[in-house]
Amino acid sequence: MKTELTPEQIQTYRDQGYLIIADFLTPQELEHWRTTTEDAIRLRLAASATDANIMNNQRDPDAFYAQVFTQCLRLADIHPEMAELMFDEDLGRLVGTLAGVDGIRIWHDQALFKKPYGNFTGFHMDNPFWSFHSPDALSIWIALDDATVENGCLYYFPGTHKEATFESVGIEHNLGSIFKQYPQWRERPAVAAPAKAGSAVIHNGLIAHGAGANMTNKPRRAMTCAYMPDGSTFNGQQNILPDAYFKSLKIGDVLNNNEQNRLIWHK
Ligand SMILES: O=C(O)CCC(=O)C(=O)O
Ligand SMILES: [Fe+2]
Repeated sequence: MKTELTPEQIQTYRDQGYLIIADFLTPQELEHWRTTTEDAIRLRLAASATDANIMNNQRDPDAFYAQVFTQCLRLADIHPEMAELMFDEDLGRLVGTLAGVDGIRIWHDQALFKKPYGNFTGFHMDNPFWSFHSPDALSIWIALDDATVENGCLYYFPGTHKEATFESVGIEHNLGSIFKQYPQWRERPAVAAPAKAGSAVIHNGLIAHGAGANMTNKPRRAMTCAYMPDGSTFNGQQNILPDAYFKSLKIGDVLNNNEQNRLIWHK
């Protein structure tokens, strides 16, 4: 893994709100990430069709969102090799350095496999969905296949992480629903972020982004992880928190439960 950063890369991330790191994984690592992710998804899908960590699988296959991706969360919980990949301290240091924070906890990992001819991913921001608000939250998105403009690579509105609020915009059936809340972004160009297999795309939790439809007959596979700066506090939203833990929390409590949100790196 190419986890060392240049000052230019850090500056690009902070200015634009995202950074592409080409050849992040070696060919051997890429093969391992692919087989581990495929295996963990198989395990997750076999467990239960109603598992809360399968966001959109099988419930209503005709629904728009079910055809955006196969979306499986918290694979590290059920798959030791995935846990080893996700809990890597160097990965934590990398994203913590970009964010400029002292410690990094996992919010959730997430496999996002856009199916052949899968729908686009509507423009959205990530952090407003989560149970904490932080301008320094971020995600890594690792391409397991070449992500291209044909098969649904990511698109970003550079700089919007500096302007967005924590108010949710959801992910809607209309690609541009976000402009109802942020009309000032409508005239701006969205920038495609094609990424070769094994590359990493890292983005701020407040940047406006989406992805194209998959216009090919092959899947566009990605393995991702969302990160929370250590010390972040509960904002009242459940998101992916299990019921018992959610009910035990008061707004303002520090989210420092290592079972839920493992601390993978600290200065
Ligand atoms: O993979 C996609 O299509 C969307 C990914 C995304 O929104 C994210 O990683 O935050
Ligand atoms: Fe997102």
